[in-house]
Parts: sequence; C-alpha cells; structure tokens
Amino acid sequence: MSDSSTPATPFSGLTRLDHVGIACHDLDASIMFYRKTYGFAVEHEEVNEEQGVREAMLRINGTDDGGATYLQLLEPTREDSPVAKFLARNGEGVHHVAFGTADVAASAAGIGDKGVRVLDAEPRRGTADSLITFLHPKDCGGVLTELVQSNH
Ligand code: V0V
Ligand code: CO
Repeated sequence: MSDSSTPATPFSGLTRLDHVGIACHDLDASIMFYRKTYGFAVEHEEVNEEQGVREAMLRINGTDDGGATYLQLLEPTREDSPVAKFLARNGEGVHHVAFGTADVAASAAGIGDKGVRVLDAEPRRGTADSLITFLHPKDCGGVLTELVQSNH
C-alpha cells in the first residue's frame, strides 16, 4: 500500500505541476484579469529574449518538494516567436504545461528514450534562472510540454 504522505517519485523524475503557460496579447491586461477575478498576485516578472516572451509568474500554491505551482502569463516580444505564432493561429489560451523535476537533463533523457522528441539538446534558461526544456506537442497528445528545474 502506498503512503500518501510520502509520494514516490516516478521514473521520469517529474514530481509536480510547475506551471500552466497562457498566451496573451497584453500582459498587463491579463495580470489585471487574474488579480481582480481571483486575487492572484505576480511573484515574478521578466523578459526572456531567447524565448521571445515578456512573462509573469502568478503563484497559486506550494508543493511537497518545497516548490510551487504557478500560472505563467506570456506576451510575445517578436512576431517570429513561438507565442506570437501560437496567438496568430489560435488566439489567446493555454499554450503549454510545465512539470517540475529536480534534474531536468536526466528527466529529458529518460523521456527522450521513450520516443518523445526533446526540443532542446541542452536545457535553456527559464524564468527566475530555472532550467527548462520542451517536448514536442505532436509527441505529447497535442500538448506542448515543458520540464522545469527550478532555482530555489
Ligand atoms: C505549435 N503547435 C502546438 C503548439 N505550438 N500544439 C500545441 N501547443 C502549442 N503551444 C503545433 C502547431 O499547431 C502545428 O500543428 C505544429 O505544432 C507545428 O507548429 P509551428 O508553430 O508551425 O511550427 P514550429 O515547429 O516552428 O513550432 C512549434 C514548436 C515551437 C512547438 C516546436 O513552438 C517551440 O519550439 N516551442 C518551445 C519554446 C516555447 O514555446 N517558448 C515559449 C514559452 P499542425 O498545424 O502541424 O497540426 S517560454 C517559457 O515557457 C519559459 C521561458 C519558462 O517557462 O520559463
Ligand atoms: Co513555461
């Protein structure tokens, strides 16, 4: 029988939902919606030029591993970026889900061995100096999936 107070780490090393990424046209308007509708506050905001986003992290809850779960609001900074392409095709909405791991490279290698395309040969810099990598949505049931090793 499993003990619910000590959840086992699955073989992938993924232990929590880190964030849900939401594409929006206007970051400040989107932040305002989440503040006035739910009372969620921005914990961190930054521009990530490599990913072509201006983004805000809204903390929702803490997690068993000392991390937390967030909404990540994403506004594109340039027209050729993944989020700009997504908005042009789909309009605003859920862009990706991100799972937390203590070792993003090991998790990505293990998941890659299952036949899922890992989009980054080496983990890249994510929000608040986290390390991130993405899995191809076509190999993940239509869901762009990110793996995150947070810097906390
Ligand atoms: C594209 N597709 C998606 C999708 N984006 N499906 C589900 N969710 C998404 N977000 C589908 C699209 O509808 C096409 O399907 C197909 O994939 C190819 O899309 P494309 O845009 O025409 O082509 P690509 O290959 O140029 O770009 C798709 C990928 C790209 C997923 C490879 O967006 C990418 O590399 N994304 C990873 C980086 C990223 O998204 N960064 C922004 C978040 P059909 O039409 O062929 O059926 S940055 C972030 O989260 C940070 C910094 C953080 O958390 O710290
Ligand atoms: Co993300």
